Amino acid sequence: MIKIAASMMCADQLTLKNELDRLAAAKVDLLHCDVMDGLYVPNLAMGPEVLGAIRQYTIIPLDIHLMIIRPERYIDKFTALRPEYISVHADATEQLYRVVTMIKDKGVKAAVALSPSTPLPVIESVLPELDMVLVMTVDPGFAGQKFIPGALKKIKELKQICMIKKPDMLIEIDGNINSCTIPPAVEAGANVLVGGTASVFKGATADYTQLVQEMRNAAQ
Ligand code: S6P
Ligand code: MG
Repeated sequence: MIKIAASMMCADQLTLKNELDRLAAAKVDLLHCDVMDGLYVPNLAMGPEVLGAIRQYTIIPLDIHLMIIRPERYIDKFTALRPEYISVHADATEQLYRVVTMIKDKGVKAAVALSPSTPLPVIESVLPELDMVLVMTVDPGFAGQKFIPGALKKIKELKQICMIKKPDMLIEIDGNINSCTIPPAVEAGANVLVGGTASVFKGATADYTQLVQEMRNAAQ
């Protein structure tokens, strides 16, 4: 089962209510919310206040992607929003197991994100605790970048490990996900697809229902 997650950083920030209505009509499965601290990545984005406002307005589940150093400092703030998933980057903390446990103890599904240069073995010991792994297909920090083809090999290897250790693991991909990059990524094992400027958010007049359907079609 494929899930489509719309990347809210790419939505029109001045008309978020309208954007949320259009995404609900397009039946996206998740709202992917990028949180950036200006340290882990060279950019700033979406803090808990705006995520709280989004959470109040919509019933679409949140998928919070924390691109912040030492995410353990802020897990309470983000679990309080009752999202479906929280992702933390493996190389952003020295206490990955503890952070994952903090998320799960609050009843939220836990994911670990891997930047393109983060090797797969770093998550092997926490794998049984995870609900999802987020494989970055661009270096995190910005929308509108090029897909890094090496990510496909990582998805494939992860899928093979999960088939043995955790068959129901979700594998999310994020970064230039579109009709060209979706087929090989889904074939490799991805099943949660983040739609940003390359697929869902193609300008103010874009037809989100059609664009989301194009993503689903590409995944078949
Ligand atoms: C990037 C961030 C992503 C972007 C998304 C943009 O660091 O984690 O979630 O918002 O990848 O999509 P696109 O299609 O512009 O690459
Ligand atoms: Mg993201």
